[in-house]
Amino acid sequence: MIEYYVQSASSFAGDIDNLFLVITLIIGFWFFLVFGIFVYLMVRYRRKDGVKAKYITGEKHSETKWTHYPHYAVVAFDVVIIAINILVWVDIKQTLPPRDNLVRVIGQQWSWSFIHAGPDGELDTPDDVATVNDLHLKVGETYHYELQSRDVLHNFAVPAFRLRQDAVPGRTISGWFKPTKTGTFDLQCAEMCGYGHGIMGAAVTVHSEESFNATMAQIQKGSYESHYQKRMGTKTDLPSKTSHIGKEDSFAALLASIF
Ligand SMILES: [Cu+2]
Repeated sequence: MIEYYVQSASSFAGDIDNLFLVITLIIGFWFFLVFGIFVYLMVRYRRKDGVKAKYITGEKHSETKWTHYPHYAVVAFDVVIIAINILVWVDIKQTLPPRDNLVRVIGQQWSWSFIHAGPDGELDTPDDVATVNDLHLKVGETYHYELQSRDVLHNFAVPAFRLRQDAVPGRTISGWFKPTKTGTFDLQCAEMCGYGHGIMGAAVTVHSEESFNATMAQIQKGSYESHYQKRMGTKTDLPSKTSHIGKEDSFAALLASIF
């Protein structure tokens, strides 16, 4: 149902969607049951001529059970929801499956930098490829990410991957995802991080092997114009090509100068 609104493009997106479905069904069941009974009782015991209202203290067991039994049932369903949650949580957040590729994601006010590990699969080596607001991934590969923040709390959120992770200054947070569909997806900071928070978006492009290699080569040659920049270019006058991030010509400095 959710993929009707937001594409489902990672290996664990289905698990998250199922979780939403289970919670919606359980809550929906109680919602309709409770409001059904509520409306029924309102109609059944509405004011009638010649019938006096009864004074009920609500202290007898025959009366309190109407509060207690539904309460126990709700607690039991809560336990079911928490149990299913834990299963999905352990799979996505506590387990780190073996990696095929590695990327460093850095949030700052108000842009995202990405360091792609390059062919050697290791970061901080000469073949790394750095981009701004433009993440490139290979379809079907399990990625580990190292998430960092340069200043305040940010949140690395890719709705199509059903992925969300806070970036905390001073910490490197590891996690994983596996893109399963090619295409360009939105990434949006999901933690209020200052007045530029709303424009702290980026494009996540999931490529086939050939398209990925061609794009990486273009980026390294400096001839690549990103999807994100093409889309935003007319509004904010961004640089025409993605470049390595320098101190004075950083994307954040450019954005700050626009405000
Ligand atoms: Cu933000």
